Amino acid sequence: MRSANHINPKLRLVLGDQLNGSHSWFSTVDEDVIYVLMEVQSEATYTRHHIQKILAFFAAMRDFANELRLLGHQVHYIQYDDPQNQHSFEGNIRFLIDEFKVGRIEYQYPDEYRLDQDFKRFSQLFGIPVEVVDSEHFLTTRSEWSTFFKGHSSPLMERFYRHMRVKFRILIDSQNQPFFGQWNLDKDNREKIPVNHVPIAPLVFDNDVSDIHDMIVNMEIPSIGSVDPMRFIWPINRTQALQLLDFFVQNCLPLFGRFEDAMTVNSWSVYHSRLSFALNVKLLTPLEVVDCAIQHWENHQADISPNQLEGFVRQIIGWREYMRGVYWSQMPGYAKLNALNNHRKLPNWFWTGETKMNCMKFAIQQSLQFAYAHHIQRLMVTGNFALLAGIHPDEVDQWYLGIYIDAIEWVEITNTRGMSQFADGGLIATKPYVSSANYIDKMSDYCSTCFYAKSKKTGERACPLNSLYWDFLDRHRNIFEGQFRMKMMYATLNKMNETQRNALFDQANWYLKHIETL
Ligand code: FAD
Ligand code: DLZ
Repeated sequence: MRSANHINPKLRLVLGDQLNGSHSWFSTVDEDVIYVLMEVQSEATYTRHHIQKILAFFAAMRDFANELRLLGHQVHYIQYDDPQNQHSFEGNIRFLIDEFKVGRIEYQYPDEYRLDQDFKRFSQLFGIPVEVVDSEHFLTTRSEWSTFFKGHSSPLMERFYRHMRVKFRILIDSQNQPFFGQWNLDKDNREKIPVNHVPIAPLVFDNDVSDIHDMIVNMEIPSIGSVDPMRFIWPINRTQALQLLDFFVQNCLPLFGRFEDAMTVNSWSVYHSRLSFALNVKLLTPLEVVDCAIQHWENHQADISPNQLEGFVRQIIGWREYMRGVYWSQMPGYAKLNALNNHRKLPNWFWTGETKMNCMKFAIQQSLQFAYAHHIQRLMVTGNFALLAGIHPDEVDQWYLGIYIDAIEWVEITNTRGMSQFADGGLIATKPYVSSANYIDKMSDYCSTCFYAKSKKTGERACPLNSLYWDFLDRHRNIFEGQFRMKMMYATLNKMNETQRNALFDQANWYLKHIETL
């Protein structure tokens, strides 16, 4: 490496989720700069990751390093099995400072609080100048959310989303009014998949990552889930990420909104984009994804109704940026919140999918098989069960953080602890996302082939979600009964006679006691 002969080169750290080739760092080739990427134990084991998640990160990092080399940049890549690997960012940087006589360190703001705190110690630890720069990916700064909501006791995603639409002139007319006469067309996005409609087969890649897989096995990195390493399905470079984006706008966007909340045994991704990994590691920018969808819609307006497009745009410029804002305004306390005081252990079948509840079986088994479940499966199937059963949010968090290809703490914890588990006491969700079998049956075809009877509340084979749902409402009366959006549910519960209510609570307690056998 040439810089070894230069005096005091600059070391620029690129994290596994900072694979942003259009970052201004890379606009010129500087022979005094060494880019360093490292596969380290501290990252590979901070939770038990899905094998596909580890593979995707390592494969994408290696590919990115090669791309940089091809552009003429100097890159030092530390593989997991490198005998000199110190297996932490700090340890490896210390080693490289000695090795290359590094005179300065630069890094991009990490997306995770844990690393942000660690990296702040660099200049003190290493005694050389340290500079931190923006990752040039997000549409908002870390503090924009807090500034926007200053003085408001209850922030609302919808207000933030409108602000983003106007700020970035997305689907906005010259009077700052929304296209289509409305900001949010979500009411049109609640359709079930019709009988005989099979969603399009997802575009999957055929990446051979068997060398990395062998290394992971040899190095005994703990993992969950399964993989075919000869045919690795996730995009691991920008070319593939762009192919997936193109596939989405061509094939899925026309039905994205309509079936956004639908679930079926016939498809693991329905019409969802599966772009979250590519976005979260910054192979794609949020604006280019949104622009691409809008441009495609402009050229195919006869085939794509506005609700398909608006729903997609909202997820990316609304929810994604909103969650990031919540994360940076609320950490580190957010990671400890447990507003409902839940303490139960996650049942073991969350790690195997071996349960008789069809909805849970499908959602968990496909997560183990593909490291992916779409939003409504995460929220209204696995999340719903965990909340109804009163599982400790730490347990729920660890599961979501490990199992999904796109799970990085800033977006995982806000969705899990906040939106799904109500552990933040309602900062993100205006009501708890809980449901009985009713909702699952309304939005899916899971119930018709289930061991449990969707319409039975008590007795043999009664769907556990039914009694758990009413038991949840009763257990948390003090928090939810007075809430406007919960009024109808409590009115129904209160109308039941005592015998009916007790039968439900007995059934729920029996299920909770035998949770491992569900
Ligand atoms: P699509 O449905 O095609 O949506 C398009 C894009 O919008 C996504 O790629 C994503 O970037 C963004 N998006 C959609 N919903 C959200 C949301 N609620 N928050 C932030 N961005 C959103 N998303 C993650 O990226 N990482 C996670 O670790 C994660 N954990 C979650 C845990 C729970 C309990 C829940 C309920 C949701 C979680 N989400 C997470 C949000 C969402 O479920 C995923 O972004 C989405 O399922 C990814 O699949 P997709 O790319 O096909 O999304
Ligand atoms: C998720 C992950 C994994 C499994 N491994 C690495 C790694 O070895 N090296 C690395 O730089 N990044 C990895 N990542 C992504 C990091 O965890 C991510 O960069 C931080 O959580 C910051 O968001």
